[in-house]
Order: sequence, then structure tokens, then C-alpha cells
Amino acid sequence: MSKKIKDTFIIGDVHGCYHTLMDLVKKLPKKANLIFVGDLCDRGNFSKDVIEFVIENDYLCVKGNHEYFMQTYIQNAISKKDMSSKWATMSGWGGKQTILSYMNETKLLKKHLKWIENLPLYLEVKNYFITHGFGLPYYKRRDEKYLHSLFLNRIDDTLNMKDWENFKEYKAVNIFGHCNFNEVLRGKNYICIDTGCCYGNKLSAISLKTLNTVEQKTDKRDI
Ligand SMILES: [Mn+2]
Repeated sequence: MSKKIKDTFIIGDVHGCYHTLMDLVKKLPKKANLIFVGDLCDRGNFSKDVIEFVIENDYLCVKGNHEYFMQTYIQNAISKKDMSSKWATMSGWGGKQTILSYMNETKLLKKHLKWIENLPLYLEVKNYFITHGFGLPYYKRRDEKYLHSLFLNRIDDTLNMKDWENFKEYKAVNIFGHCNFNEVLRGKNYICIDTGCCYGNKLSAISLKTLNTVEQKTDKRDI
């Protein structure tokens, strides 16, 4: 008897857009495996609910730069010990919405921070290399710990977009988020799936079986 193999979908930067995520998930096969490219939190209004959903369903996720910010700054910001971080004060960073979503939720916050602390910086599923930012420059050295923070960072700190084509010899296909485009961006061996959900565009998921995308327009309640 052949067992039907479950499909896996990779989901782009959710950024606290819980309603949009729920609507997207409804469009996916019921028992699909989901993997998130990080940046579950910040900017949108429901970071706590997004993270709780991912934890409770035991979905895999890589750590984004916004999980790193949250892990670093939220405890001091919530206890009002130190509200001065750019994460907590600058609207572009979006930490303020995350802080609000955890008001009076100390226990849940503790659980979520512990989960964030242990998130991997990359995942590999068959030939897919899943990272938060563009990861191919680090692919060969992916297990060298000193490079790990770079997986979190903006690609424009290290490479121009035109350099994204410079890694064609790799068999790995890098699926990542972090840089938002209006549509899913497909290169020879990379796919960027951040479609700017928190900016009012849409949230995208990509099937590893077919490489087709499933999309959901941003729910206005989320931003
Ligand atoms: Mn992001």
C-alpha cells in the first residue's frame, strides 16, 4: 500500500499578520507540513498569536532578524527598564506592536522567548536550503558558527541583488524571505517568498512538490 507523501509549504515573512496567515493556511492542504522563513513578529498587530500558532502546531521555522531583535530587546522594553532600542522606538522596526501584543502575557512571552532562542538559522529539506535572508553565499560554510549571524542579516549589507545569480553551480535551491517584492521572485537557484504582507500586499506560500505559490491578500485588521 503506498502512503501518500505530505506536501511541504514554505511561508514568507508573516510579521504579526495573524488573520492573513489563517486565511492562507485554509487554502493549503489540511495536513501539509509548514515551514516558516522567520520574521513572524513585528509591524503587524498579532505577533503573539502568530508565534503561538506556529509553536502549538509544531511547525518548523528559521530565525529571522526580527526574532533576534525581539529576543534581545523585549524584556527590557516591557519592564520599562530600557525603552531606548530602535526596535522599541522606531516605527519601521515594528517592535512597538509586538510589545503591545504581549501586554499582560508574561508567561506566554517567556515560553515564546525560549522557543525563539532555539530556532535554527537554516533548514534543509531535500535540495532546498531554507534561510531568512539570501543564504547561498554561506551555503558551503553553513556549519561554521561564526557566520551564523549573517543568515539573519540584510543581503544588501553583503551583496547586491545582481550577485544573487553568482551561485549557479550549487545544486541547492535557496528559499528565503527578508527582502520584499510584489511577487515571489524566482532565480536560477533561489526563490524569495517575502511579498510584503506587513506593507498591505500579500502573504505567500510555496509548495516544495510543485513549486506553485498560494497567496493571500493582507487582512486590513493585521496592519
Ligand atoms: Mn521581514
